[in-house]
Order: sequence, then C-alpha cells, then structure tokens
Amino acid sequence: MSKKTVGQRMTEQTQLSRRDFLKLGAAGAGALALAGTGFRIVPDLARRGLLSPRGLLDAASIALVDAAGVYTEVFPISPLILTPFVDPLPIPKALAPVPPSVYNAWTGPPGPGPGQQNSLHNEQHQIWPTDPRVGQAGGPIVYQIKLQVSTHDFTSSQVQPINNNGQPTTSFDAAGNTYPAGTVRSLPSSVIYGFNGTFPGPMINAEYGKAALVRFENHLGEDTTTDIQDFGAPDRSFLTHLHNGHTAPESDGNPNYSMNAGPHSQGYVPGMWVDNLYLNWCASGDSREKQSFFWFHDHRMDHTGANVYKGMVGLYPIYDPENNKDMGDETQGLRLPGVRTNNPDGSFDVDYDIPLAFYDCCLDDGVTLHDDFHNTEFPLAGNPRTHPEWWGKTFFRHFPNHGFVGDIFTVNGTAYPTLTVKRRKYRLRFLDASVSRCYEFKLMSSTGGPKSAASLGYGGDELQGQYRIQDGVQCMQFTQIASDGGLLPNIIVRDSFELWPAKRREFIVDFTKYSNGKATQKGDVIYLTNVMKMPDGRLMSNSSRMGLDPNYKIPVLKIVIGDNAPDQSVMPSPTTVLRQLPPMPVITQAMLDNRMIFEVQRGGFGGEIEWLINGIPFDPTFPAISLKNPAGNSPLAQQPMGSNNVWEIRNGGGGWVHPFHLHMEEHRVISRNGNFIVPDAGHPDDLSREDLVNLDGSESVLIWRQFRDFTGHYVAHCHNLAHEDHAMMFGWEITAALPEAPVANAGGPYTVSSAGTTTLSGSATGSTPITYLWSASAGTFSDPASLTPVYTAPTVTASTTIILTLTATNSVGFNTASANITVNPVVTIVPPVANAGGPYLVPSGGKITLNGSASGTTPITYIWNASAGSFDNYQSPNPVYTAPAFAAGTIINLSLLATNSAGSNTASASLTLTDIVTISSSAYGVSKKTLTMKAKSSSTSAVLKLMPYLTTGGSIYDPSLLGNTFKLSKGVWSLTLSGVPQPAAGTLLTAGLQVKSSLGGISPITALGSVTR
Ligand SMILES: [Cu+2]
Repeated sequence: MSKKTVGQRMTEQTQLSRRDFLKLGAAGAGALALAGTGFRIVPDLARRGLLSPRGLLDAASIALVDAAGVYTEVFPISPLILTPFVDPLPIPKALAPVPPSVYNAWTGPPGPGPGQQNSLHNEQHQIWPTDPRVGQAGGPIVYQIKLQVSTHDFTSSQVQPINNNGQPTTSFDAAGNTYPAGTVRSLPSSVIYGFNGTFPGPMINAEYGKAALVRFENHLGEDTTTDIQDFGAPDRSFLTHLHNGHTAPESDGNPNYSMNAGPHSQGYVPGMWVDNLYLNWCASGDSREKQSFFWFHDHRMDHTGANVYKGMVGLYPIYDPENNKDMGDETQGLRLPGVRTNNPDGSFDVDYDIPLAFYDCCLDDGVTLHDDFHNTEFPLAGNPRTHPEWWGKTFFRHFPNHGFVGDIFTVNGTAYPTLTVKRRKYRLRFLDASVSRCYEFKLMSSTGGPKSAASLGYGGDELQGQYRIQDGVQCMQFTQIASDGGLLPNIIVRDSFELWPAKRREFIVDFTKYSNGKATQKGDVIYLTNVMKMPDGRLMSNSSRMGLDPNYKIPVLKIVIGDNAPDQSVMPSPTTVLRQLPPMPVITQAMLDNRMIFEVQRGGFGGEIEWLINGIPFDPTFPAISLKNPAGNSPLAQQPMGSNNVWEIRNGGGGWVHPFHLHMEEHRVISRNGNFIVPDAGHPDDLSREDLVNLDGSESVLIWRQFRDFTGHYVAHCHNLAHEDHAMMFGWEITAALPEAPVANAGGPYTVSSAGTTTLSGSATGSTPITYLWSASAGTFSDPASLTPVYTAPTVTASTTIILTLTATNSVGFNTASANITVNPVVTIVPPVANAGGPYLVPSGGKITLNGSASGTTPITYIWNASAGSFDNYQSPNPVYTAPAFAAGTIINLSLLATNSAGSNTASASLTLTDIVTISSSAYGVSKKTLTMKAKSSSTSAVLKLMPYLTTGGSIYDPSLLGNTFKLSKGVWSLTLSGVPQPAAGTLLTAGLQVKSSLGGISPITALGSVTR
C-alpha cells in the first residue's frame, strides 16, 4: 500500500492530470515511448508504456491512439447455424462436494487458521462458519473447482459461412485450407478457460445455514499446447467473485482486495489456489436479507470481460430451508415450483427449477483484423493480423470504446437450444452472463417459425441473433418472484422484462395455458424471444421502453410443450408475501446532503482508461473520492462497519447505459432522477433489493446501503465488462467499526428490607472494554466495579428511597445512570385465622350471603370452596352462595381459605338444604273449638311439627299446644284439632298456624282469623 496521503493523491489525480491533459493535447507523440515505472495504477498500462512517470495516461498518447484508430470496432460475421433449435438446452446438475476424508488429506486443507485461506499462506478467513455471529455447526461444505484450459462447442449444427450482407462466403481451417463460398462447414471447438473445464461451469446448489467453501485451483498453466488465441488473462490468472455474496474481502474475488492483499496482484496465477468461503449467511443474520440466485465469475483486473467470455461462469442458486420456505420443495413453504432430490453425496437437485444463463458470442470469420491495445500481451498471436486458422472459434476484442456484443445468442452455453417442458409450472432463473449485451424477453408463438435474418435480406448489425420470428406474438406472461436481491416482497406479472449484464430475475411460467386462458397442447411451441436490439456495447437502439422494432424478434430458446405432469406448486397470489423487505430508515435531508456521489462517464482520455468514475480511472491502491456533496464534502469511499449511507450513482453521459454493480450488500433504490416515488414505471422491481443499478443515459439513482459484518477492500463497477476492464471501477472500504460512547443502565427500581441484600442488574452498551463503578448515598456493594454486585441496605425504621448510580467508562468517554432502591422497615405479619361463619340453612336451589371473615395482617386474600353450589365471587369474604337443587336435608361443606404473606388458614362451615313447607288451606272453627288445615312438604321423609298460633293481645294463648307433631303422609296432610280452649268472653282471640319440618324449613304463619268472645 502506498504511503501517500489522501491530499497528495488528490493533487496528483485531479489537479495535475487535468492540467496535463489540457496542456499536452495531441502534441507529444513520443508519449507512447514513455517507459512504465512499475506504478501499480493500471499495471498493464504501465507495462505498455501508456502511463506517465506519475502513473497517469498522457493525453498525447490518447490522442495518438485515437488518431491511429487503434480500436476500430469491426466484428466478424459469425457463420450461420443451419439447424437451430435442435440441440437440447443443457440443464445443469448440482456439483458434488468433496468428502472430508479427501480434503483433509490435501496439502494445505481448508481451515480457519492463519495462512489457511490461500496457497500463498498469507491470509486467514475473517469469519468462520462456527463464529457465534454465524452460528453454524461444524465446518463448511467443501467444493473443488479447477480452472482449466478446455474446449466447448456452442452447437452441433453445421454452419454456412456468410458475409456482412448475409451472403455465402469463403471460410478457412486450422490446416491452412480455404473453402469456397457456399461450402457448408462443421465448426471447430472453441478454446475456453473453464471452471472444471466446462462452459458454463459447475452449479452449486447452496442453502442458507450451510456454508460452502470452494477451493479454486489454477490449472490453466498445465496445457501448454492448446492455442489460447489472443484473449483471456495473458498470465492465465483468475480471480473468482461470487456475484453479490455477502462475502469477506479475502473470499470476494475483487481487484481492490487482490492488489492490496492476498496475491498482491491482479489474480491467482497458475499453480495457486484460494479458498473462497461463502458463508451462506444473510447480512447480520437478518432473514429478510436472504437472496436466491448468485453466480460466480472471473473478476481478474483488466481482463474480466475476456475471462468471462472465455468461459469463467458458474451458477449458484441458494435455497432457504428456514420453515421450509424456499427449499426446492413445492409441497412446502411458499410452494414455488421445484421437486427436490437429495443426492447421496450431500448435494441436491431440483427439477422444474432451471437456471438460464444468456451469453452472446461471435465466431471468427478469418478475415477480420485482430488489433487492439492488448496486442503486445499476446506475442504469439502476432497481432495486428487476421487469423484464418481460428475460423469458427470465439472471437474477442477488448473494445474500450463501446463494449462487446456477439451475433450468436446462447443459453447455458448452447446456441438456439430447445427445452421440452412438462405441462405444469416452472421456476426459471434468468442470468445475463454476457459481456455487454442487454436483453428484453417475451414468450411468443410463431406460425411461420424462425427464419434466418440472412434469408430475410438483412445485413450488418441486423444479422445479430441470426434468426427471427417476424410473425411472433406474445402468448404468455411471466410471474416475477425474484430480482438480483432475492425474493420480491410480492409477485410482479409482466409481459416482458429487461435483463442487463449480471442481472438476475426469476419467474414462474405456467406452461398449461396461454395468457388468453386457452390450454396448451402437447407439441405446441413457444419461443423465448429477445426484442431488445443492441447493435453495439453502447446502448439499446430498440426495446419496449425505447421503441420496439416490430421485425426484431430473436428466438433464443425454443420451448416445446410435452406431457402432463403432477404439479403441487402454487402460483403466489398478488398479496402473498414472498420475502418481507428489511427495514430502511426514514431518509432525512441530512442523509441526502451527506451522500457519496459517484459519476460514471466516458472520459476524454480514450484507450485503456476510456471509462472513468469521478473523473479518474480505477486505482486499486486507494478508495475513491466522492464528488462534492450538497453538504460541501468530498468524503473518501470508506464506511465504518455497521454504518449505512446514501450513495448516488450518476451516469455522466447520455449516450451509454451502464449496469452498475456494488459488491458486498444489496441496496435499496430511494429515487431515480429526483423522483422519490419508487418504483417508477420503467423499473417495477426497484422496490426489491438489488445489487445492480441499471443506469439509463444521464440517469441519477440514489440508493441506500448498509456495510455490515466484514471489513476490508471492495469494489463497485460497471458490469458492462468492457467498461469495467477499461477502468470504470472504484475501490471502497469497510473500515473498523467506530468506537461508541458507553450508555449505562442501572436497572431497577429495586426494593429491599432494612439491612437486607439484593443483587443489582446493571448493563451498558458501547465499545468494549468498558469499566463500571457503582455508588450510593447509603449502603454498601460487594464489588462496586461489577455490573451485578450484591447491595446491602442500611437499617431503617421508616420506608426510605436511596439513589444508586452506575458509571460506565470506555475510550470514548463515560456515562452515568441512576436507579432508585426503596428500603422498607422490618414489620411483623400475623398469619390469618379464617372464620367461615354459619352454620347456614338455605332452601334447595336458594341463595344466601355468606359471612366469612379472617383475622390477621392485611392484605388477606380469600378463596371459598364448596362441595356443591356456586359463588358469585369466590374471592370475596361475603359472596352470595347459590345452593344446588338437592334433596332437603343435604349438607354442603363450605370452606374458606384466607392467605397473607405470613401463611394460610382454612375454616369450614356446613350449610344445610332445608325442607320447603307450605300451607294450602286452613280454617278455624271457633264454635267447635277446631282448627283444620292442609299443608305440603317438598320432602317425603320429613317429620312436620304443627305450631298452632293463638294469641290474645299479642301473647300466645295456649303454649301447651306447641310441640304436637304429625307424621306426614304423601307430602300433604290435613288435621282437625279439637278441644281448642276458649278464652274468656270479651277476649280478642287471634288464631294462626305454622308448620316446621324436621329437615329444617318452616312455613310462613298463616293467619286464620280472629274473634271476640
Ligand atoms: Cu458501463
């Protein structure tokens, strides 16, 4: 790392460069002869003598290069594939992991220790899966991927060599033969740098919660005989990036890291290996941050486009087993299409869940000149010259001026493939793995079928895509479920969608019916069709947003409807929440004012540093500098770990589009071009999490980002790889988390008895280490420096409040917090003695208010219990009790439990259900000295007592009659009593009757009459 200060660097790169460029103009042709100085800035430039001694590209050399037309952008016309849509679409299978018995025997097995991360033994994994933050049991699943020189065939079809007018033309072979126009040929295999020697490379089916460690090994140096042509990193180095994995820098595969640490160069050269650890852990462990489709690709500085184009592409779908939400099993969780098979080797495959990687290429015609800035890096090629011996093999130009687009469109490495689908729903995962090409896809049917553009009379750029369905009409829709940031909050139903380089979008397509509702039939054909015309790497000329060319409908994948098949997947409804968005703070004006601003632009410099950010080419040795923000600052692109910020990504020119990618964490779009209503019509999935900012011409996009979990070097760059390789990239860093001042919390409030003890519960947030100190106006602590000391209260005779204070101190400062503790005098508490009252008499089914009570220290709580019946409030000492309708004479046991803090006591009372006695008729025969009556008892077993009632002047006249008893018969009896005494003449005699039951219960007094004797 250079020791220059930021100020020195800014001086060099802004003031000096600007002045130099203005001053020099086209004057100094000798600039090209300037020797490289070993400067690390854009090292290839230095080596090629295109840098000044200060590491800057001299304007003179730029002007010279421009004038010489070094990068004339002439592409060959690829030979026409004669029988398209015959080769089946390759559907990748999951890569098998390496068993522990094998990788433990490796020289330098994977592991968390120092020096275990790469073959240079100079790096260590920042976070191992067993780290408590990640919390995975055991080590990662280990994979091995070898970078190998190999070959690849894009088609099995024969081809017709054609020229720029679409007419048959001559062709060549490696033996030096020339074939006359009209000769149908077979293509030679193209040479690739492949992950495990294949294109696309392997697919790793990953799962959240199970880290994957991939050992990438460079075997590209072992094949010294195959002609590797004139593209791909000339030193055969690699640097693999898992696109938008939440990955530590040492495993991220980015040049800002690789130039400053690890290999300390552009990549890992032949013979080296590196363990990229993909934790499969969402940022900060927040499930809402989970993603669903990564890909890994080369990121070697200056040659990413060439290396990717040469085959370094791998797939990495990632599933979410939490609550079986998205685990590739359509019978569970969200029930997205997918039937999972767990393989014995520990991997798993998912049927009806197909990744589709799009890649355009162009094949050498043998007559197009090979000539660009990189000529000297491939001395064996002898450029500039034509290469008829490479006829039919992939052709590449580095093209700093625009970008690179091919004229043959491939899916999963096969040109114009066919996929026969079952009549059911599928999950399709789209990835644009192209260098520069953007696509817009529709599902179309065609009556006439594909016709070659050549046969339709097209020429030049209009031959791109080779085939057209000019009669194509849209017949199905896409149900979008995910973007590059994982599952959307809700589905989006779309007629078409754009796919820019590195972008991923996932869809459910229901192949049982067309969008008009009509059922599909076996044998029906649907074409996945690109309707975006992009004649060069600059921008699209036609699309739904830019104006469609009705004749430009390029079928890229033929889909044939096949047999019926079971389908237990469920199409999510518009209200189904697929994945909740993580929280985003309210964006304040202060946040907007203090944002970082990065403007991507086509510079005036041309050549290798054609593409700039904030006016300077990529410098891997320093973090970028933001343009001056509204708060007046130009901060360095450094963010403390744990921080978040608003970044503005701005397209400084109208003539180009840029898919701008930021490593490490996906972002959220806040606004486009000052419009804070997200999403706008052109970007419906801006509401999701994304790792690419698609920048239309002159567009400005504000995004909100977070910087969590790791520290170190990352990059952000245009994913038009021709732009990236020509300096449209910047380095940024996550620095150590800022120290935070402590915030103390003394806990409480507390209560303790006079002279008693209690354990305190203090705490504090802030950067550790933190020291603590308790103090109090009275009382003592067992250890005042502990967060949780035992506090001993003073002796008090009346309730007293004491203030406790906790002081927390760290390197930033100190903070105090207080809590109250109430000290109560010791009091004697008398246990309760309960009294249930009673005994109680109550008619069967009747009510009575109980008179329970208790002595003792209040508060006392009461609980009544009864063997039968009910209480209106069993916790009241005086509830109303409702007796059951049992037979008279039944005895109910009542109990009353009284409780206070000193104990409990129970008292019982009995309650007897009484007989109900009524008198139905009665008479008083004064003359006959008789009383007659009829009475009724509710009980058949009661013995009743007649209680005649004769008074004179308020006194019972003849109490001797009381006590007569009569046996009840059938509940009703009648009685005639003779010999009733006669009072003296003139006496007022009042007579009445009452009946009392032996089972309890008594009738009301029935007044019979009165007479005066
Ligand atoms: Cu770009």
